Amino acid sequence: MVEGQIIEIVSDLHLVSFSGEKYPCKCRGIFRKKNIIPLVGDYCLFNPEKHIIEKILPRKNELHRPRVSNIDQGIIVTSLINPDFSINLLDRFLIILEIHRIKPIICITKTDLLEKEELLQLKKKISYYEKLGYPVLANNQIKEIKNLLTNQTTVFTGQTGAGKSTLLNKIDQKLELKVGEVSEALGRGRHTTRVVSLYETCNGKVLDTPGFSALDFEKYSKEQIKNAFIEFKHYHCYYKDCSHTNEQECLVKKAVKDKKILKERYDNYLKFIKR
Ligand SMILES: Nc1nc2c(ncn2[C@@H]2O[C@H](COP(=O)(O)OP(=O)(O)OP(=O)(O)O)[C@@H](O)[C@H]2O)c(=O)[nH]1
Ligand SMILES: [Mg+2]
Ligand SMILES: [Zn+2]
Repeated sequence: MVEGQIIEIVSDLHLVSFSGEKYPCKCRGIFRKKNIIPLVGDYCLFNPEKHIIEKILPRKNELHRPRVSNIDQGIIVTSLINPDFSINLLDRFLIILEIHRIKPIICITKTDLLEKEELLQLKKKISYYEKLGYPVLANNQIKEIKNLLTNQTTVFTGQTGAGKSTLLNKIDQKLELKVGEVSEALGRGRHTTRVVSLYETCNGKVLDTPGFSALDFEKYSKEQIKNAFIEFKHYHCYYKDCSHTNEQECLVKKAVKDKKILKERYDNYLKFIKR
């Protein structure tokens, strides 16, 4: 038995990478009985002759949407138009990565499709995230993005049609990933990427994932969500466990009023904790 990594899953076929080769494998029957569901990114013990995965090794972390494991950082591919920029969606991606302790990086796309004025306005909004400490890059800063990938496992996530696969192709032409059409009446992509795939490039690993346009928070606690809004930590409210909602002397609410915290982001917080 040898140790490999699952790099793609299509129904019950698990593509395992080991020593530069790829092995399509099935799982032992016991997996189903024990409800063990392998993820792309999982390290496993497998039999390369029989093409059977015997054991999934413990995970460093896992994400549910996209379903991946053992991730160091996430590039949130965020288009400014077509599909339109959504601060709600950006915050959803950020909060989920924060909760799972995956380092977020924001990469904006389609800046070329905007008028100067519109671009400036959106950039101003996004600069708030830069001030919080998140790296913000555009998809033409390939050299900078490549540098971030070294020695890291990076999941590319973001709305369908945002340009995840396009960006990965720019990073490494050899990937030859399929990309969607631009000229669509709705201005939305059509889920061009269908499955999660892990690739080795730039001395690191990258995962291309299918985009989606909805993400929910049902399984996260209000506490988890609150802690994932990293700027709230700078405010020490009267109540140590202040929820920053109905409390009278809440410093977070005051910071929103004083425009130190972006109002739209605080409003997203209220939406995300609503049950
Ligand atoms: N003008 C412009 N078009 C872009 C840019 N980035 C991506 N596109 C186009 O947007 C369309 C969708 O890109 P994809 O790379 O397939 O998007 P995706 O995020 O991988 O989408 P899914 O696989 O469906 O999740 C393609 O037609 C790209 O050519 C950009 O910066 N500018
Ligand atoms: Mg894609
Ligand atoms: Zn408070």
